[in-house]
Amino acid sequence: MSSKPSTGQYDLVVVSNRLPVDKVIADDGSESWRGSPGGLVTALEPIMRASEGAWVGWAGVPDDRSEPFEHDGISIVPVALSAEEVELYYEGFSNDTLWPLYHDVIAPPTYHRDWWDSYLEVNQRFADSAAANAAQGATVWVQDYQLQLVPKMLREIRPDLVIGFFNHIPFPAYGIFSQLPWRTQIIEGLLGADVIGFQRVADAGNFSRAVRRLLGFTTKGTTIEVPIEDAAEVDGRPHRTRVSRRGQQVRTVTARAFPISIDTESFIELAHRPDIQARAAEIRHELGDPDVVMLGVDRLDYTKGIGHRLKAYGELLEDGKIDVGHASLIQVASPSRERVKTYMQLRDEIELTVGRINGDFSTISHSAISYLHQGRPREEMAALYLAADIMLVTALRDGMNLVAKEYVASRFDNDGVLVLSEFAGAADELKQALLVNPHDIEGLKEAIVRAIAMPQSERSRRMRALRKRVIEYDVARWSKSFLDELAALTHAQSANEAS
Ligand code: GDG
Repeated sequence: MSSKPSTGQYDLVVVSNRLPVDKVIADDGSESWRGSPGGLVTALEPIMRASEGAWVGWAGVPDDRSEPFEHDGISIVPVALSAEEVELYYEGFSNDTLWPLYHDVIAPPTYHRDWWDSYLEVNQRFADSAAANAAQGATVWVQDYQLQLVPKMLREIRPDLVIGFFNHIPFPAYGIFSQLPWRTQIIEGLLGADVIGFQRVADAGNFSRAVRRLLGFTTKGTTIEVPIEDAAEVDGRPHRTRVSRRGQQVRTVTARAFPISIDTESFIELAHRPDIQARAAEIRHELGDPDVVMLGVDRLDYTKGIGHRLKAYGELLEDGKIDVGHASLIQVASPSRERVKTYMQLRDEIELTVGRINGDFSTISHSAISYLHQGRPREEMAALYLAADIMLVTALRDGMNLVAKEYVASRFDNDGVLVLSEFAGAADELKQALLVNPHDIEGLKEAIVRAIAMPQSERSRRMRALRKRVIEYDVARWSKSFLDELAALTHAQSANEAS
């Protein structure tokens, strides 16, 4: 009798905490599914359709027991989470332990053993579902920090699979990461993958260092040698194993940067639409036609440096370097993680600051800050990008920051100035932005003043160079480069099996 686990039918399985669809429950109790068009979905949709793909994830509603179904040509496999698991695994361990820890402890992480227990249990459930749905030798691509244990769990059940993992947020330096009571389990969990992708070269370096410090494995450049203890593993996956210089049978894992991007073309198309251009003009008009419109667009999150931005802006008003008739700031702060205490406190702080600045500097006809604590449609985002002379991205730590790339993509007129934090992953690529250290309030103020005064020729030169990068490296290229790296393993595996 064979003890082999049963396999599923899909050649490509994407696993992420949230599905690319939302379950919508109407007031009358009727249920429907609505696509949530994020960058990841846009990037993977064509590949998923072409390759018999399935997407495993949570529908965003506690205790939902929906059966697998098809949506727009993609097979959707819901994973159920109880209300308690949403609280412990998602709001707790993912968003109140890992999120602050991985963003350099900007807010203090909370460590609770029952949150960890729930993280373990939920990761196992995701791994089981992926294992049940993946075909023999399939590729499974696991997304993000909520699911770091899935690669190892999956490999234990299905050693035939080719497993990728991509971390959308930073990976911290060892001095910070080592705080985590479960640091070794997390590293071991990730090392279950064949390819581990990060946003920045520095993130991949931090990970490799943690591997050396915690497990003592050899790392060479982007390759990590993971000793193989179980011979069955070699039988199941003959590829990518070799004998190390110490005479040990090892499996090689790649850990390197794959900087994510956006669906550039879709933003260019939106920005070209006459109705969106008209809306951009209307936004400026509604603000009282100021000479300079500045914009911030962020989830309301303490990593985004919204408070630092407001401080710099408020001081510029106070110093008389700008005045409300001349300049205006729009801040979109879309609601996020509203049940987590740190986020409730952040909202209070930001809204107090906005209220103070507006109270001190607004006039009846002109507001210093137009503050929107609400999600806006994508069309409105594009109009805002077109309306803004200066885009302020002042994150204290950010994996990539897609807003910076969206602004650049939208500016087909080669105008506008991007002020960008060097602590956002995007700073590695968008070097012609005005790069700032948001902790340095004087430096931030100087960058804003410089952006306001920047001659048109310089704005255009910088924006052209920024656009070249974002047009060349879009999200399709990102997903292709990651999947190509995994595909090379699949081929190596088939070649091995054939010989
Ligand atoms: C994580 C990492 C990494 C925001 N408000 C509205 C809205 N948005 C859209 C933006 C953008 C996306 O949400 C936010 O992406 P970011 O990259 O800026 O930030 P996170 O949400 O923190 O994303 C980050 C990313 O994953 C991808 O790997 O870059 O570093 O933290 O697309 O436009 N969209 C609409 N209305 C809003 O009110 N329609």
